[in-house]
Amino acid sequence: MSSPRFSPQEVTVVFLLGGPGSGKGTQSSNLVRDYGFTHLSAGDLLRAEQIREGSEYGQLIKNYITEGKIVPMEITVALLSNAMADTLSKNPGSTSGGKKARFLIDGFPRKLDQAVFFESTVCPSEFTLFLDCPEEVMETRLLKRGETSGRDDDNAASIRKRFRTFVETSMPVVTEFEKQDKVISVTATGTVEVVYERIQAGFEKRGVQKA
Ligand code: UP5
Ligand code: MG
Repeated sequence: MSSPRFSPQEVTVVFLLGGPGSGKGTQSSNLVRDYGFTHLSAGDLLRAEQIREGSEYGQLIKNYITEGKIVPMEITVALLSNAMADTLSKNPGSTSGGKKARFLIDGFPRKLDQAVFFESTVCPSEFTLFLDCPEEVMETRLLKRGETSGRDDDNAASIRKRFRTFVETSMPVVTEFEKQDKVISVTATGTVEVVYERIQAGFEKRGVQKA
Protein backbone atom coordinates (compact mmCIF):
# COMPACT_ATOMS: atom_id res chain seq x y z
CA MET A 1 0.00 0.00 0.00
CA SER A 2 1.32 3.46 -0.86
CA SER A 3 2.11 5.88 1.94
CA PRO A 4 0.10 9.00 2.80
CA ARG A 5 0.73 12.24 0.88
CA PHE A 6 1.94 14.03 4.04
CA SER A 7 3.93 12.61 6.89
CA PRO A 8 3.01 13.27 10.54
CA GLN A 9 6.69 14.16 10.91
CA GLU A 10 6.16 17.23 8.73
CA VAL A 11 2.56 18.20 9.55
CA THR A 12 0.16 17.84 12.47
CA VAL A 13 -3.45 17.08 11.65
CA VAL A 14 -6.17 17.62 14.24
CA PHE A 15 -9.78 16.77 13.41
CA LEU A 16 -12.50 18.98 14.85
CA LEU A 17 -15.82 17.17 15.10
CA GLY A 18 -19.18 17.95 16.64
CA GLY A 19 -22.80 18.19 15.60
CA PRO A 20 -24.18 20.91 13.33
CA GLY A 21 -24.04 24.17 15.28
CA SER A 22 -21.83 22.80 18.06
CA GLY A 23 -19.40 25.69 17.45
CA LYS A 24 -16.69 24.16 15.26
CA GLY A 25 -16.22 27.25 13.09
CA THR A 26 -16.46 29.63 16.04
CA GLN A 27 -13.87 27.84 18.15
CA SER A 28 -11.60 27.37 15.13
CA SER A 29 -10.94 31.13 15.07
CA ASN A 30 -9.70 30.96 18.66
CA LEU A 31 -7.52 27.95 17.91
CA VAL A 32 -6.02 29.56 14.81
CA ARG A 33 -5.12 32.66 16.83
CA ASP A 34 -3.53 30.89 19.79
CA TYR A 35 -2.20 27.60 18.45
CA GLY A 36 -1.11 28.59 14.94
CA PHE A 37 -3.43 26.20 13.14
CA THR A 38 -4.37 26.53 9.50
CA HIS A 39 -8.13 26.09 9.56
CA LEU A 40 -9.65 23.92 6.84
CA SER A 41 -13.42 23.55 7.04
CA ALA A 42 -14.62 20.71 4.83
CA GLY A 43 -18.05 22.37 4.64
CA ASP A 44 -16.55 25.73 3.59
CA LEU A 45 -14.42 24.02 0.95
CA LEU A 46 -17.48 22.20 -0.40
CA ARG A 47 -19.56 25.39 -0.45
CA ALA A 48 -16.76 27.18 -2.33
CA GLU A 49 -16.55 24.29 -4.82
CA GLN A 50 -20.33 24.39 -5.19
CA ILE A 51 -20.23 27.94 -6.55
CA ARG A 52 -16.90 27.71 -8.39
CA GLU A 53 -17.41 28.43 -12.05
CA GLY A 54 -16.67 25.37 -14.14
CA SER A 55 -17.04 22.91 -11.26
CA GLU A 56 -18.64 19.67 -12.35
CA TYR A 57 -19.85 19.05 -8.80
CA GLY A 58 -21.83 22.24 -8.09
CA GLN A 59 -25.33 20.80 -8.31
CA LEU A 60 -24.37 17.53 -6.66
CA ILE A 61 -22.86 19.32 -3.65
CA LYS A 62 -25.90 21.58 -3.31
CA ASN A 63 -28.24 18.58 -3.30
CA TYR A 64 -26.23 16.69 -0.70
CA ILE A 65 -25.87 19.71 1.60
CA THR A 66 -29.56 20.63 1.45
CA GLU A 67 -30.47 17.03 2.28
CA GLY A 68 -27.93 16.95 5.12
CA LYS A 69 -26.23 14.02 3.42
CA ILE A 70 -22.52 13.37 3.16
CA VAL A 71 -20.91 14.28 -0.15
CA PRO A 72 -18.91 11.40 -1.74
CA MET A 73 -15.60 11.45 0.02
CA GLU A 74 -13.39 11.55 -3.07
CA ILE A 75 -14.54 15.14 -3.63
CA THR A 76 -14.00 16.28 -0.04
CA VAL A 77 -10.67 14.53 0.43
CA ALA A 78 -9.29 16.00 -2.80
CA LEU A 79 -10.35 19.50 -1.68
CA LEU A 80 -8.74 19.03 1.74
CA SER A 81 -5.57 17.43 0.46
CA ASN A 82 -5.07 20.14 -2.17
CA ALA A 83 -5.73 22.89 0.37
CA MET A 84 -3.04 21.37 2.60
CA ALA A 85 -0.58 21.21 -0.28
CA ASP A 86 -1.40 24.82 -1.17
CA THR A 87 -0.72 26.00 2.37
CA LEU A 88 2.56 24.12 2.56
CA SER A 89 3.74 25.46 -0.79
CA LYS A 90 3.14 29.00 0.48
CA ASN A 91 4.97 28.31 3.77
CA PRO A 92 7.81 26.02 2.75
CA GLY A 93 9.49 26.74 6.10
CA SER A 94 7.14 24.27 7.73
CA THR A 95 8.52 21.38 5.71
CA SER A 96 12.18 22.36 5.76
CA GLY A 97 13.16 22.29 9.37
CA GLY A 98 11.00 25.23 10.48
CA LYS A 99 7.95 24.93 12.73
CA LYS A 100 5.77 21.96 11.95
CA ALA A 101 2.59 23.02 10.13
CA ARG A 102 -0.62 22.43 12.07
CA PHE A 103 -3.92 21.78 10.32
CA LEU A 104 -7.28 21.95 12.02
CA ILE A 105 -9.69 19.98 9.87
CA ASP A 106 -13.20 21.11 10.76
CA GLY A 107 -16.22 18.91 10.07
CA PHE A 108 -14.35 15.95 8.62
CA PRO A 109 -14.20 12.91 8.68
CA ARG A 110 -17.97 12.42 8.87
CA LYS A 111 -17.99 8.70 8.26
CA LEU A 112 -15.75 5.86 9.38
CA ASP A 113 -14.53 4.99 5.89
CA GLN A 114 -13.58 8.64 5.35
CA ALA A 115 -11.39 8.55 8.44
CA VAL A 116 -9.65 5.40 7.28
CA PHE A 117 -9.22 6.71 3.73
CA PHE A 118 -7.89 10.12 4.82
CA GLU A 119 -5.45 8.69 7.32
CA SER A 120 -4.05 6.19 4.84
CA THR A 121 -3.83 8.47 1.79
CA VAL A 122 -3.42 12.02 3.16
CA CYS A 123 -2.11 12.04 6.73
CA PRO A 124 -2.72 10.24 10.04
CA SER A 125 -4.33 12.50 12.66
CA GLU A 126 -2.74 13.43 15.96
CA PHE A 127 -6.04 13.61 17.82
CA THR A 128 -9.69 14.72 17.49
CA LEU A 129 -11.30 17.59 19.34
CA PHE A 130 -14.97 16.72 19.87
CA LEU A 131 -17.52 19.41 20.75
CA ASP A 132 -20.30 17.70 22.64
CA CYS A 133 -23.56 19.66 22.49
CA PRO A 134 -27.26 18.79 22.98
CA GLU A 135 -29.49 19.06 19.92
CA GLU A 136 -31.78 21.69 21.49
CA VAL A 137 -28.85 24.05 21.95
CA MET A 138 -27.54 23.43 18.44
CA GLU A 139 -30.98 23.88 16.93
CA THR A 140 -31.50 27.25 18.61
CA ARG A 141 -28.09 28.45 17.40
CA LEU A 142 -28.66 27.27 13.82
CA LEU A 143 -32.15 28.72 13.49
CA LYS A 144 -30.81 32.04 14.75
CA ARG A 145 -27.88 31.93 12.32
CA GLY A 146 -30.29 30.96 9.54
CA GLU A 147 -31.94 34.39 9.79
CA THR A 148 -28.86 35.84 8.07
CA SER A 149 -26.48 33.08 6.93
CA GLY A 150 -27.99 32.33 3.53
CA ARG A 151 -26.85 28.71 3.96
CA ASP A 152 -28.99 26.21 2.03
CA ASP A 153 -29.12 23.96 5.10
CA ASP A 154 -29.98 26.44 7.88
CA ASN A 155 -33.71 25.70 7.85
CA ALA A 156 -35.73 23.48 10.18
CA ALA A 157 -36.12 20.62 7.68
CA SER A 158 -32.43 20.45 6.72
CA ILE A 159 -31.32 20.86 10.34
CA ARG A 160 -33.36 17.80 11.32
CA LYS A 161 -31.70 15.78 8.57
CA ARG A 162 -28.23 17.01 9.52
CA PHE A 163 -28.82 15.93 13.12
CA ARG A 164 -29.87 12.47 12.03
CA THR A 165 -26.84 12.05 9.76
CA PHE A 166 -24.59 13.20 12.57
CA VAL A 167 -25.95 10.70 15.09
CA GLU A 168 -26.15 7.75 12.73
CA THR A 169 -23.08 8.24 10.57
CA SER A 170 -20.63 10.68 12.09
CA MET A 171 -20.72 9.79 15.80
CA PRO A 172 -19.21 6.35 15.06
CA VAL A 173 -16.06 8.19 13.94
CA VAL A 174 -15.75 9.83 17.36
CA THR A 175 -16.42 6.50 19.07
CA GLU A 176 -13.71 4.81 17.02
CA PHE A 177 -11.12 7.49 17.80
CA GLU A 178 -12.13 7.30 21.47
CA LYS A 179 -11.25 3.61 21.41
CA GLN A 180 -7.82 4.66 20.14
CA ASP A 181 -7.59 7.17 23.01
CA LYS A 182 -7.32 10.00 20.50
CA VAL A 183 -10.24 12.26 21.52
CA ILE A 184 -10.38 15.44 23.56
CA SER A 185 -14.07 15.75 24.41
CA VAL A 186 -15.41 19.12 25.49
CA THR A 187 -18.91 20.15 26.58
CA ALA A 188 -19.92 22.82 24.08
CA THR A 189 -22.75 24.53 25.99
CA GLY A 190 -22.34 27.92 27.63
CA THR A 191 -20.68 30.99 26.17
CA VAL A 192 -18.05 30.90 23.43
CA GLU A 193 -15.48 31.94 26.06
CA VAL A 194 -16.44 29.21 28.51
CA VAL A 195 -16.25 26.54 25.81
CA TYR A 196 -12.85 27.83 24.72
CA GLU A 197 -11.57 27.65 28.32
CA ARG A 198 -12.55 23.98 28.36
CA ILE A 199 -10.80 23.38 25.05
CA GLN A 200 -7.60 24.98 26.29
CA ALA A 201 -7.72 22.91 29.46
CA GLY A 202 -8.13 19.76 27.34
CA PHE A 203 -5.22 20.73 25.12
CA GLU A 204 -3.01 21.46 28.11
CA LYS A 205 -3.81 18.09 29.63
CA ARG A 206 -2.68 16.44 26.41
CA GLY A 207 0.47 18.54 26.23
CA VAL A 208 -0.51 20.61 23.18
CA GLN A 209 1.54 23.81 23.27
CA LYS A 210 0.40 27.24 22.11
CA ALA A 211 2.14 28.68 19.06
N1 UP5 B 1 -22.40 29.86 18.40
C1 UP5 B 1 -21.28 29.09 18.37
N2 UP5 B 1 -20.84 28.82 19.60
C2 UP5 B 1 -21.72 29.42 20.46
C3 UP5 B 1 -21.82 29.50 21.89
N3 UP5 B 1 -20.93 28.91 22.70
N4 UP5 B 1 -22.86 30.16 22.42
C4 UP5 B 1 -23.80 30.76 21.60
N5 UP5 B 1 -23.74 30.73 20.25
C5 UP5 B 1 -22.72 30.06 19.69
O1 UP5 B 1 -21.80 28.01 15.21
C6 UP5 B 1 -23.16 27.94 14.81
C7 UP5 B 1 -23.87 29.19 15.32
O2 UP5 B 1 -23.86 29.18 16.73
C8 UP5 B 1 -23.20 30.49 14.91
O3 UP5 B 1 -24.17 31.45 14.64
C9 UP5 B 1 -22.37 30.87 16.13
O4 UP5 B 1 -22.18 32.25 16.24
C10 UP5 B 1 -23.19 30.31 17.26
P1 UP5 B 1 -20.64 27.47 14.27
O5 UP5 B 1 -19.36 27.82 14.93
O6 UP5 B 1 -20.86 27.92 12.89
O7 UP5 B 1 -20.91 25.91 14.42
P2 UP5 B 1 -20.47 24.72 13.48
O8 UP5 B 1 -20.29 23.54 14.36
O9 UP5 B 1 -19.32 25.14 12.63
O10 UP5 B 1 -21.80 24.56 12.64
P3 UP5 B 1 -21.98 24.19 11.12
O11 UP5 B 1 -23.39 24.54 10.79
O12 UP5 B 1 -20.92 24.75 10.27
O13 UP5 B 1 -21.83 22.62 11.23
P4 UP5 B 1 -22.11 21.51 10.19
O14 UP5 B 1 -21.33 20.38 10.65
O15 UP5 B 1 -23.56 21.28 9.98
O16 UP5 B 1 -21.64 22.20 8.82
P5 UP5 B 1 -20.45 21.91 7.84
O17 UP5 B 1 -20.20 23.16 7.11
O18 UP5 B 1 -19.35 21.24 8.50
O19 UP5 B 1 -21.14 20.87 6.83
C11 UP5 B 1 -22.28 21.24 6.11
C12 UP5 B 1 -22.66 20.12 5.17
O20 UP5 B 1 -21.63 19.89 4.23
C13 UP5 B 1 -22.91 18.75 5.82
O21 UP5 B 1 -24.19 18.63 6.36
C14 UP5 B 1 -22.70 17.83 4.62
O22 UP5 B 1 -23.83 17.85 3.78
C15 UP5 B 1 -21.55 18.53 3.89
N6 UP5 B 1 -20.24 17.98 4.27
C16 UP5 B 1 -19.86 16.77 3.71
O23 UP5 B 1 -20.60 16.17 2.93
N7 UP5 B 1 -18.64 16.27 4.03
C17 UP5 B 1 -17.77 16.89 4.88
O24 UP5 B 1 -16.69 16.37 5.12
C18 UP5 B 1 -18.17 18.11 5.44
C19 UP5 B 1 -19.41 18.63 5.13
MG1 MG C 1 -18.97 25.22 10.52
